[in-house]
Amino acid sequence: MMKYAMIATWVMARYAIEEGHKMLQNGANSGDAIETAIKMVEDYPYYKSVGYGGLPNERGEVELDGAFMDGKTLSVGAVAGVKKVKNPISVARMLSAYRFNNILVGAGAEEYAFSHGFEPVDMLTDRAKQHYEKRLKDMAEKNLSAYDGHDTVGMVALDVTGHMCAGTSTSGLFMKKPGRVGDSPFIGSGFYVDEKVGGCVATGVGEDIMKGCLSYEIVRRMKDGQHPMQAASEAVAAFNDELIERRGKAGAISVVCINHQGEFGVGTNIDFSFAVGSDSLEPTVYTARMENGKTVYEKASDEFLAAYYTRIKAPIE
Ligand code: SD4
Repeated sequence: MMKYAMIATWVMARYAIEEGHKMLQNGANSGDAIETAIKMVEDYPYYKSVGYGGLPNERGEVELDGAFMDGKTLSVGAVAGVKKVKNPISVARMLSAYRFNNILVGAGAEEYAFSHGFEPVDMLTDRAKQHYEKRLKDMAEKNLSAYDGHDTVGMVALDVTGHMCAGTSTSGLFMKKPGRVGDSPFIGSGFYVDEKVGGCVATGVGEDIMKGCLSYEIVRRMKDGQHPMQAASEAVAAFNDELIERRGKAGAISVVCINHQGEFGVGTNIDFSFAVGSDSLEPTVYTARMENGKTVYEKASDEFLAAYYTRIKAPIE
């Protein structure tokens, strides 16, 4: 049997990975699986860090970043700081087909999208607005950090022909400055895939992930012969230490990767979750964390999953 596999950051990707897995099982190509699966996450209003329902910047505007990479041709497309674009992943994928002008930001990216079949959509949901207002209040009262609560969806897929693709989509950090861009639309930082080797995507504090070009670093380690698990776990641990040594602290950093054999890996310095499926693994959600400098993971419990779905729909108080 031919190998196929797909992995994604965070439990929010669970159903999208189930769908992508089914597509790959039926012979779909990895680019279609990535786009379909990421769109599912973008479109679901209760995921507050991606697409529709994503949390806004400090001015109360939803600004989105997304990227697509083809591991065969190394083509990349990306958009950053776009408003009113429902599916950044689809615009990014479209841009990846060109020879030039692959990465567009702000007004130029929107102009491109709206003249290529994408309808402008107001991306701020009532719920996201409530979160925003609550955060303003909490920040005033409790001296809380503006920037926590952020989960990029990133995915890597391998199809039965050996073709690999990767994609990311995010509303970035909650309460970010207008125009702020993190790692997600940047090749090598938020994502990288070379189907001769494997692919990796990242989530966490973009400002820190970018300092280590972590997705590229992990693909490079796989190219040197490391198993994806070793590559991801060691790269995150090493860079976490490096940041602490040089800067006194390290932000949240998590990565997931698969190699061209469909073997997967995860690296994190926080409590993280991810979803993965392959020809030999039914789609499964795992939780991961760093223990003694190594990333360990286990199957997510039913309680964990139930608590997650309760939390994302809980009233905002
Ligand atoms: C960013 N990496 O914009 C994204 C945010 C994120 O988990 O992934 N949060 O920096």
